[in-house]
Amino acid sequence: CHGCRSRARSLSFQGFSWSLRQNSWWNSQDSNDLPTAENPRILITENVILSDIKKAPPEVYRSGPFVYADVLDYKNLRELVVNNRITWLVHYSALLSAVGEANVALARKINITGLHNVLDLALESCLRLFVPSTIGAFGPSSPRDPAPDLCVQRPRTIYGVSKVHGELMGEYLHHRYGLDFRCLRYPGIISANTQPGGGTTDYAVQIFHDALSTGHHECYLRADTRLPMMHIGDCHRATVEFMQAPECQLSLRTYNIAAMSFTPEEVATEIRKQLPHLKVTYNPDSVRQTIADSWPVRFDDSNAQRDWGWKSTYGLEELVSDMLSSIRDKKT
Ligand code: AKB
Repeated sequence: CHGCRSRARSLSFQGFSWSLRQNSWWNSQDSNDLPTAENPRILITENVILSDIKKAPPEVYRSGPFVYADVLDYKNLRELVVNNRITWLVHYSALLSAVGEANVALARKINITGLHNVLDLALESCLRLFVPSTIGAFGPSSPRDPAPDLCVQRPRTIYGVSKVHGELMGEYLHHRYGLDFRCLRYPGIISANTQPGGGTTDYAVQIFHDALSTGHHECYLRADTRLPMMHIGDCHRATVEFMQAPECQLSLRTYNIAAMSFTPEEVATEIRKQLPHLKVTYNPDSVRQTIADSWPVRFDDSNAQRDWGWKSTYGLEELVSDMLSSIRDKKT
């Protein structure tokens, strides 16, 4: 039927995958064991590529089961949850801030319709649900230094609007129906293993690759643009610790988490301690600079520290030395 074919094509354009994590870090049990509170079975939605369906790199398959699904296909998601006895769902699929502004209709579909599917499924199957939010959930009228957990949130990007919507929907379903919804507002996340993916904080990943390849980075933000950032190791640990925290410890369902804040010039100065010839030129682009100027420069994460013991371990110095050595290792 023509209708079905065109639907399949439009879904395949979304190109999202789900991975069922059963490696030792996420989940150490044998696949035949029944899930327990200590050994949840976790389904993670990830955004692999925006323009097509692609196989994941081999290391992804080596780390645990990896299956294809689309966050817009409810029946398919339900099948995955039922067939794999999933108990926790970690929902990462989303279009980020800059790419969302370039394709608002797609961002609305993935970030809002996709999220509704996941919320419905979590409620129906009694899943513990994690949905990340972001510094992008704040806007020009929010307090910026620092931004507290509870304050005015009037973001001016579709990404931010969809994230505030996610925070509020999840909290509503928690209060009304008891959904175990958990949400952390992430800073810009910096990883040597993930390529920049259409965000406003992407420069803080790209600068390391450029420093080690050409020695020149052209930055699309002004030199003094300060944003909250976090090393991927801290981000993973925060997420696991938060997901494992007993419900009675959580006074909120959406928490800020912080590690450090820096500007492009500050990270460049730190990189130059190892690579003194790094040259950075500044050519601010109006979309990303406007977005960055509306975001917090610092996060207040005192509630996360008090309620479930959050503490970051990477500062700017540790982040830079880990990024440079990890990227060097991957090249050799
Ligand atoms: C982005 O820049 O859009 C993301 C984020 C801060 O949420 N990295």
